[in-house]
Amino acid sequence: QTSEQGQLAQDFVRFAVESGVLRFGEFKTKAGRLSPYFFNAGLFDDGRKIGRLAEFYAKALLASGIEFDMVFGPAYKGIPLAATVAVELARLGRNVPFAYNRKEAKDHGEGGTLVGAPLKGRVLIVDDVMSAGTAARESIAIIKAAGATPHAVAIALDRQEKATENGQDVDHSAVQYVRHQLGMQVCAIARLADLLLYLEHNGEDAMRSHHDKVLAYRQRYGVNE
Ligand code: OMP
Repeated sequence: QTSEQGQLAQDFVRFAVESGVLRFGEFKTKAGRLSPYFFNAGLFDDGRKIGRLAEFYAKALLASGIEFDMVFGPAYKGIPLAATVAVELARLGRNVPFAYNRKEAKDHGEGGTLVGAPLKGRVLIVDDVMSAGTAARESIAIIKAAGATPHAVAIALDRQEKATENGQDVDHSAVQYVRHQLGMQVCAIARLADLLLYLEHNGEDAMRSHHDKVLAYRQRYGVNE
């Protein structure tokens, strides 16, 4: 991570906390873990917030140097992400096609489950959070079935925690799996490590106590990297 990427990550964590998207308390994750923090991207819920979110994705992507030919947003939450990130990329001089899927197949009209530009070339999947990687696997299957290449994934937050396989914790995270086993590139605007850094340097007492809980969570479920 360059210092520019580190600064972008810190700015993003601040923005997510101030928007109420990143919250502290007790939350149950999809994998059934009791987490002291939760990132709910659905709460980027007005024009300015989702616009800023898209700006963070686009900047992180351009800084990462990852190459891609088009953007894919998995239903449902990836749809506004792919659309707004495509708008922002175009604003920054990088106009690319985008597409998304429906969850239900349509049997009339245009038919099929894909909407938007035809899937082809190196596809970038834009999603919110990667924990166990279930959502990413579904997108990869859709892209391959269309004859295109699942090339990269952009996410807002990498929780950097152990993935689960058949209900058991394994030693790698979903992001590490996608990188090393699937050979795809991954761009995360921020990671758990950036959140810890933010909580450590924020100065407020409340943030210190969140820091200790998030650190304990990382000690239990986190991966080394
Ligand atoms: P995987 O599909 O297993 O990688 O989990 C990603 C999903 O976890 C997200 O799409 C959310 O439904 C959910 N999630 C969050 O949105 N934010 C979090 O901080 C944690 C989770 C989670 O349940 O792990």
